[in-house]
Formats: sequence, structure tokens, C-alpha cells
Amino acid sequence: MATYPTEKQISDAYALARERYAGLGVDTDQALSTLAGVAISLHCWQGDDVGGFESPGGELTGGIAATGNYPGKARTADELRRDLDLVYSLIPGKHRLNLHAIYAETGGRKVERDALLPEHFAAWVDWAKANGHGLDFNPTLFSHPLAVSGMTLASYDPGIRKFWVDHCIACRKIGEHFGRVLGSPCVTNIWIPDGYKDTPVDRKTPRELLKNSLDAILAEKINPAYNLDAVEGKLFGLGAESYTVGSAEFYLGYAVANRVLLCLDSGHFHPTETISDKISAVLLYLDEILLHVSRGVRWDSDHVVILSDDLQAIMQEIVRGGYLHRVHIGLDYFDASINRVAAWTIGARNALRALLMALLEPLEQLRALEVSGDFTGRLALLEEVKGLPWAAVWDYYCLQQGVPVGNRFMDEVRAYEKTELSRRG
Ligand code: RNT
Ligand code: ZN
Repeated sequence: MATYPTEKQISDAYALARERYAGLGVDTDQALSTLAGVAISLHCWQGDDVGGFESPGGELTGGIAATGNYPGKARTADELRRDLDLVYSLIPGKHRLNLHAIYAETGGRKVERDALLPEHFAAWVDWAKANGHGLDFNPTLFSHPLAVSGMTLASYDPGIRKFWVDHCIACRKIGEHFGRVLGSPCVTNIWIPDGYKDTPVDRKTPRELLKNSLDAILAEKINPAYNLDAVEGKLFGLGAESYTVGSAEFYLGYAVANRVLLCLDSGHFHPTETISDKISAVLLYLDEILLHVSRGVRWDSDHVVILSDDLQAIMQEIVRGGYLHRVHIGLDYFDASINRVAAWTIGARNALRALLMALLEPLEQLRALEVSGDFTGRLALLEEVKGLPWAAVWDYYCLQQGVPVGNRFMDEVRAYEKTELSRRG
């Protein structure tokens, strides 16, 4: 049996850590108050393997895959909300929820995606309001009969294109509603799976079609205090390995030209390419961006976010660049091989831990070393910082915020598994 640190031990460790950081000119209290102001958007789809409630048991398509069959996946919106309530209680701070259109609650009636309305998300809005969560949104352009060809907004079939354009328009209006009612802008992110398995002859026309579809979707202006539009590109999807219509260059150009947010998903680039390096480049030309913090393993495999160098580099860039108010941080992974509530919690806590580590950097000193050309000193300090007692600051933050310190959150996950998840057939 593990024993846990007492509150006194946690506070004492913090007092020492705070002094140690103060010696480097870093104010830990300030770092914690900044951290408390950051809301990350948890992706609803980790709870049920991107299933949604539109057609239970339906196939997940669009070149994405959730592998594993760990018991306990949420089968209803109430179950999903219950799971999320536990997750939020294990994560320090106030955070958002990122919904997908297939999580609509239509009371058993079939409502086509192009006819979705805010009322189909009323229970989500009530829950979000009651719990202080902002909401973000995504049209769902996969797992649907009109997406079986692999093309949606870029389809050669005008009827198919129109259906998906109308769906995206309906989603922007739902996002606007979320933002208006909750008093915090909803980021509505468009990702489409469109592409070809094999080498196409015409790479141009589908991109023209996609551009036209996006223009039609975004034609109506919506107050950015309520809804912000984002577009998400990708390198390739399963079954669409040779050509992706919405590539990185396509959407970078589109976002800059049309003043919408660009969504950078960490699993959507060549394996040695990192999104951390892109942030300061794209924010020269865009007001705001959205991140899908994920972890690709060899491909866009959507593994649970760990405290990797990649993750740390992303958070460092956000903090070092002073971008906290211009970067919307969302998570995007779906692991069905482990306890899903734990998967959410581990990834979210890691995102926050990495953010805290970034907030604790002795940035002024590091910058001074760099500017003066003392790269030896820069390297030495960067390496030293990795061993500073940031975990004592994190533990104290968890204590302060009333969430489990350290691995203790797993006790709650295990208890919930026993009383709730294991009962799900
Ligand atoms: C897919 C994209 C997209 C999805 C969600 C479910 O490769 O990353 O963001 O993960 O829309
Ligand atoms: Zn994504």
C-alpha cells in the first residue's frame, strides 16, 4: 500500500521550492495564479471512443481509429457527463468541454446532421452552466452514410457537399448559442477526413471544392464574442494515405486569408515535425489558434498525452511567446485500451503540469544568456531547470485547488470503476 504525503509535507515542500525558484527570479505564486486562469478544453470523445449517440454501435470512419476494448465506456450522455464530472474533480482548475455534433441528444428521434439545433444540446448547456464549463464544438463529418466515399466538403457530388456545408453552418449556429449562453466564446473546429487512398490524378479540384465549401460555411459573420471558427489540417488518415485535401498548407493559407483560427494537432504532421515550432510562426499572421494536444506514436495514433519533451516544448512556446490569450488549448486523443476516465485525467494533468513547468522557467535569465550569445550558459541553465522542484509546486497547486495530490487520483478512478464503470455491459 502506498502512503501519501500529508498536507503539511506538501506545504513544507512548496515553501522550499518557492525559495529555490525565487533565487532564480521566478515567482511561484504568480505562476500558480496564471495557471489557475487557463482553461483547457477536454475532448468529450475520449469517454466513448468517438462513438456519439446518433447511431449506437455504428462504425467509426474518417480514417481515425480508437483501438482497445477496456470495459466501461459511456453509452449515454448521462454516463458521459458523470464520467466527466469525475475527471474534472481530479484536475486542478476550471476547464472547458469540447463536444462533437454526434453527441446531440435528440430524445430518440432521428435528426439529420444538417438539421441540428441548439436545443439538441440543451442538456449539455445546462450541465456546462451548472458546472462552470465553457463549451467548444465540432461538426462531425465522418461516421455517416454521406461520408462513405471518403469525401465530404470536397466531394464531386454537389448534393453531398451541400449536406455537409449545411451541417457545418448548423454547427456554427450551435457554437454561437453556446458562446452566448455561457458567456465565453465557443471554438467551432472543422476537421474533415477527405482524401484518397491512392495517388490521385487531380489534386487541384478537390481543394478548390473544399475552399468553396468553406467559403459558403463561413459566409455569415458571427460575433467572435460567441463563436470562433477554426480549421484543422492533417497529413494523412487511415485509408487516405496518398492525398489529403485539407493539408497543412491548404489550411494555413485558408486561415490567413479568411481570418479564422488554425488548429494545429500534434499528431497531424510528419513524425519528426513538431507543432511547438509552428506556434510563433503562425501567430505572426493569425490572431488566435487552436491546439489539439495529442500524441502520435509512429502515426496519428491519438495516444494519451504524456509529459514528453514535445508537450513541454508546446507549453514553453505558449508561455515564452506570451501567447496564453491567443492559444486555445484542447486535447485530442482516444485510447480505448485503458480506463477511459484515467486516460482523460492523465492527459489533462500532464498538459497542466507541462504548462506549469513552462510558467516556472527563469525566462529573463535564459533570454539574457541567449541574447548575449552565451549558448553554453543557456544550455546549462535549461538542463538545470529540468531538475528543479516543480513537482512540489504542482502538488501544492493540487492541494490548493482541492484535487488529489499525486497518484492519489487513481484511488478515485478505481473506486469509480468498481461502483460505476464495471456495471456497464
Ligand atoms: C482527426 C482530427 C480530429 C478528430 C476529432 C474527433 O484526425 O484530429 O480533430 O480527432 O474531430
Ligand atoms: Zn485533432
